[in-house]
Amino acid sequence: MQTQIHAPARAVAGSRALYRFRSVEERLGIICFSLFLLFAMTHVLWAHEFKVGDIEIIHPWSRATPEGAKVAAGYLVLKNNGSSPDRLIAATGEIAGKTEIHEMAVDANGVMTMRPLTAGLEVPAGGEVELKPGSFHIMFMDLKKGAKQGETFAGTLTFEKAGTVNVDYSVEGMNGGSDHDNHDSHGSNGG
Ligand SMILES: [Cu+2]
Repeated sequence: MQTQIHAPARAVAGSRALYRFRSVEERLGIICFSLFLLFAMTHVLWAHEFKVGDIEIIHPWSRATPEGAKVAAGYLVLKNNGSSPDRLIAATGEIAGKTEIHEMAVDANGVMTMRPLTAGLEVPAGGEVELKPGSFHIMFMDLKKGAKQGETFAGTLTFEKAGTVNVDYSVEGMNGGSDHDNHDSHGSNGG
């Protein structure tokens, strides 16, 4: 009988202690949430994302073009959350008269070359593909206007299964970003 009286008393004391602990946790939670919000806002600015169907498009960006440039390149990460492969088959950019999907690779003679991927670029099921300097990229040609640092320009990406999505490319400095090679060599190679 005595234990039955004591047990609820202990439970009450226990729940009070738990409540105090929770309130500290809640305060910490609010701080964490605020930090998360701050991070999320910064994240949107620096690494914006787009989505269509199972495809996530992470941080489309381009580099500021020198005066009179006729070509520019677009870079981004494509993530496929689906269980079947998809394929990037077309792209457009408002600054360009013509847009292609390109691959850059070292040929048998050790020369950097690039070629249009006429069949598109596969995004494996549950996997991702990175379009980056020195590798796959979106090629903006017949530029109608240059890309200015700090600005964005609109474009579309079309996937075989997921369909078409509008994206914005953020224009970074000519030497900005990470792991940048000299993609301007495209111009002298004939785009
Ligand atoms: Cu190219």
